[in-house]
Amino acid sequence: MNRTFQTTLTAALFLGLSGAVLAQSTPPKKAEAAPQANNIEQGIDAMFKSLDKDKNNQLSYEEFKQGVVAERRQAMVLQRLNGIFRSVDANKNGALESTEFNMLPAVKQATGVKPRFSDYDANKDQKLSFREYLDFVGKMSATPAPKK
Ligand SMILES: [Ca+2]
Ligand SMILES: [Ca+2]
Repeated sequence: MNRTFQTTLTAALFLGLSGAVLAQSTPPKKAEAAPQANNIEQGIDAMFKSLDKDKNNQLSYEEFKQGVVAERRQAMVLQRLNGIFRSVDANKNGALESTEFNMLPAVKQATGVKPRFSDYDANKDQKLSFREYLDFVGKMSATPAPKK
């Protein structure tokens, strides 16, 4: 009861943390509806399930700790990516144009076929938002470049 409440609260703080990191780096979209309380609860349920490795509907200290570590790591990765994104965003408009995209370390160091800007500009506005950039990073790391 009390413990469940605390867990829920902590989970909510986690969600807030990832949300804050993302919100910091992506401009709000006007078309998107405000998050509903339901969504938040679903998010917490999903998070609890993912942390509850042995599926006994309780979070042990170990499970909790692993969750915190994973969350911190994710936040650090996001911050690092945000730093790269900002450093490459030469005209500081919060998005990457194709010339800026070509300055990304991952693009410059790509061996063989260069990643194409248009493949990652999901909404075809000739700019990569931070979110589109994250998709790009996700795809790049899903197919590891051959090491030399
Ligand atoms: Ca830019
Ligand atoms: Ca775009």
